[in-house]
Amino acid sequence: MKLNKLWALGAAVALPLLVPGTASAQESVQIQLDALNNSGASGTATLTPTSDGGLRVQVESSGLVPGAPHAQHLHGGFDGTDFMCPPASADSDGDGFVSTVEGLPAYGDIQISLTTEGDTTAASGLALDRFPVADDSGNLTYERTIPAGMLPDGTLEQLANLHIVQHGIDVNGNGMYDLDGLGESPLAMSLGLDGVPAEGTFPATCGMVAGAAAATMPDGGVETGDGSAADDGAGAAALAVVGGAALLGAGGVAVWRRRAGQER
Ligand SMILES: [Cu+2]
Repeated sequence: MKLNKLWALGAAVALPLLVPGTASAQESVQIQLDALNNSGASGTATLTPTSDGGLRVQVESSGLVPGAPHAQHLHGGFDGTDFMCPPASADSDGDGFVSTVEGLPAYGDIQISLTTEGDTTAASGLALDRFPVADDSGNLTYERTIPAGMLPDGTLEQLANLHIVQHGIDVNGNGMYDLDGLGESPLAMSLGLDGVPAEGTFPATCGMVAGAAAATMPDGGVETGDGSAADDGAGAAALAVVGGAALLGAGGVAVWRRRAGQER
């Protein structure tokens, strides 16, 4: 009954756009994966909490580097920061690409590595031998149910604070990850790994949980944007969030730059 009342309230306030399923954290959430770094890749992901506290993750992508493994993670955080997919302006060194390191302040740390088997912590973030491989046409299909015991605390309650990033691009078009494309991966170097091509680690797609906007903007102001008083309120809130993320981003980039500098 409580849920019905919530829905009645929601409908009264606004939104024909909302579909059933975005109201409860225990139902599936859909994620649209959009290209980063002009990768030409895209896809969809579905996160479904299981009845025993686990999380079923399904990903269908296309346009990825054929025959290559693609690291993929749930990024974000549980400290209240509103992480998001990085805008083009996250390219702080101006080389035309948002590197994984440059994107981290926006999309947050790795919370779950979407590996095919074994460990799913951040420690497996670059375990390319356990990530799914795109087929000869660049299509990638992934499905895994991560049991409750392997999920960070708060994962299911805060799915809206997470998003998926798939990595791996081929900027010089030779069909593989190689050092001639973008040089060595600063991220890998910062982890003490030498000789890892940056092409293998740069983001290819990113997608945010669709329910997040609905949950934080119950008047639907973002979608409708008709300039009413309610929309202005939502816009101000969104701006405040962006400002906070930008501040955090500046600090994060500085830290990574210092680390990267020590490696060189
Ligand atoms: Cu990632």
